[in-house]
Amino acid sequence: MRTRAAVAVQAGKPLEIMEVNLDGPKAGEVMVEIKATGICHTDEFTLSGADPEGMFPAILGHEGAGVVVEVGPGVTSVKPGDHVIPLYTPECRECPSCLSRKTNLCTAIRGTQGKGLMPDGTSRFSTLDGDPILHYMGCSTFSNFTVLPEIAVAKVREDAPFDKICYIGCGVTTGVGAVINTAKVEIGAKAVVFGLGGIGLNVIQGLRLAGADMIIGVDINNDKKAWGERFGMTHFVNPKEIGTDLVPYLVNLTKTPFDQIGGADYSFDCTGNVTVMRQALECTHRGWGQSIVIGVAPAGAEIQTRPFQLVTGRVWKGTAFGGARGRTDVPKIVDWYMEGKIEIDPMITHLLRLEDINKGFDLMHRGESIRSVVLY
Ligand code: NAD
Ligand code: AHE
Ligand code: ZN
Repeated sequence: MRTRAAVAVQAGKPLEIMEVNLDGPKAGEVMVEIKATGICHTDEFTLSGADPEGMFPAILGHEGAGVVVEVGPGVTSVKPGDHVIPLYTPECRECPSCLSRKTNLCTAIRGTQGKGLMPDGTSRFSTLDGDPILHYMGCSTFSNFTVLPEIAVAKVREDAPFDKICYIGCGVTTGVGAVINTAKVEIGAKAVVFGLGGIGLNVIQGLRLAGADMIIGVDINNDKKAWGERFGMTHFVNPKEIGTDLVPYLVNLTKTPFDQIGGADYSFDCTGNVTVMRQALECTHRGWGQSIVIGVAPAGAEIQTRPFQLVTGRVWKGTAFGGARGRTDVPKIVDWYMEGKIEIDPMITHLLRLEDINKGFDLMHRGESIRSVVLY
């Protein structure tokens, strides 16, 4: 069949809207009509050329929601008409990683997914001239129709609105999950969140849900102060305006009459900047502070700290997709949204047509959006 898609033809170039060919689902695969997709900073990261795994031409997008329209042979867990959220972190429930119960990072199809291919090593997308176009993160939600492995879709309730729950496909689950699954934040904790964008604000609402007492937001854009407060931030720090070094400033902020050591119980990097990642580790509490790396850093970037920071009990951790097991956890997060436990609507600041998708990247570059969502 033919479908409309925004194609990343080359790194650093705007996406091009075009008709492309899409082959039907093979064994173990499903075709999904994407109804809505968010634009995540990671799409921008790959389009910019900073992603070591970035390959072109490709159809980007990994934060979608839609309806199953066709299933290939052997598919049993979903059927046409089911509402689904594509999963860039699949859940096969059979691989050593899934069976370990120690990680959400299913490894069943990671090799081919990272090469922009389906598990059989081929692409379902091609140009109208027949040249292959690569998949992206196993999702390619910047296409109106896409094909995914069965293990890479989460079946969700049918009364949930696509234009909101698409955000659960990455940003919401990543932010809230980093707090609940990765850090396992406890009631009364003190936390620092670096970068109050589409991910950081979800970390903040996750901290509020977990019962954190002190939620410090750090951002170089003052417009983010009101955004953070909207979701539970208690203090805002703009590093450019404090006139002193950020780490001791944050440590001081967390001191109490009973604890003059100071430091956050938890910190979260939601910027992808390796200098910020170091600050995030070093502002945590001696003896027990945990810093969670969420941001994705460009090719060649490396993190640094004195090993003494770890010797004295600070822990550096990372998280992908908030530690969530997609087919199991994503339907529950959709329920949390529908029950009013978590907010999504105010974070969706812009609705766009596919033709205007590049405007979503412009808004992100200018720091004017939290999430732009494309409606098909
Ligand atoms: P975003 O562009 O919406 O937000 C980034 C925020 O960081 C902005 O508010 C910006 O002003 C702020 N910022 C930039 N430099 C800063 C600095 N030096 N100090 C403080 N704040 C600074 O991006 P997003 O969609 O929220 O994504 C954030 C990061 O998370 C990206 O690197 C993205 O690739 C990554 N990400 C990771 C996962 C994962 O599973 N690990 C999932 C989604 C996104
Ligand atoms: N390809 C990059 C890394 C990109 C990355 O870390 N992706 C995250 C999800 S970001 C979603 O917005 C992820 O899930 N990582 C685990 C994985 O297996 O990709 C690189 O640096 O090579
Ligand atoms: Zn993302």
